[in-house]
Amino acid sequence: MTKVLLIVDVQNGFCPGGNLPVPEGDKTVPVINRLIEGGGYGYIVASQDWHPADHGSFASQHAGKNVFEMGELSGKPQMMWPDHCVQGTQDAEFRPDLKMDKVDFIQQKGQNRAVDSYSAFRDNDQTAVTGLAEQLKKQGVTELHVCGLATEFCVKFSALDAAAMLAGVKVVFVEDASRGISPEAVAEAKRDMAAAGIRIAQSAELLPAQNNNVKPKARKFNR
Ligand code: VGL
Ligand code: ZN
Repeated sequence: MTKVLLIVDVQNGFCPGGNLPVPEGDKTVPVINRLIEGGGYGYIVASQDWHPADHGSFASQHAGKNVFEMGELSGKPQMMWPDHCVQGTQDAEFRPDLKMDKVDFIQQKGQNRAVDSYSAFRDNDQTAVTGLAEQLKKQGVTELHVCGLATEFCVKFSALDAAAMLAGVKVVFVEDASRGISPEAVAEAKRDMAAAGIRIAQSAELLPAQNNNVKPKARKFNR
């Protein structure tokens, strides 16, 4: 029985001040840190969006295209993103307050300029795999908790791929340890995940009960 935590793309680029900010993206960090410390995980993975400067998902690589409009990449529809999470830049670094010292494995993705990779498990065209599924099988994964940024893109596709590629593994989306860009798309993502058999949970349900405000009862002794 190995419980695994997958922290998706909690990088500067997806937090306020970054190049592709998710509203309140930084608010996921204290919640994720509580999971890291108290969630009882046998293995913790962080994924990292890691693009070359000329990645084909960037509007800057398509003459006349604006950010956040649809374009094409390798003949397929592709959202035109602002340049983000370029390899070696501050934007691509993990949030400085994330407890990375407890992370066992970093899965980078998005290096191939010809295809985008929302999922930590495989590219969007579902051809090239990253190797994460095999890595988790080797660890004996039985349950996978997925959280991070952004809910309707990299978190959703990572959770869906986990459910599809890791037979028999219970997949859980941790809602309050994640943030999305659009509320409508987040609602749709939750429906898509639920339809794939993924459980939607809050972090408190996955952590041991706190009972901080409960006074211990006076102990009675039988003598
Ligand atoms: C992401 C858009 C482009 C994400 C990554 O991490 O959700 N979204 N690249
Ligand atoms: Zn990206």
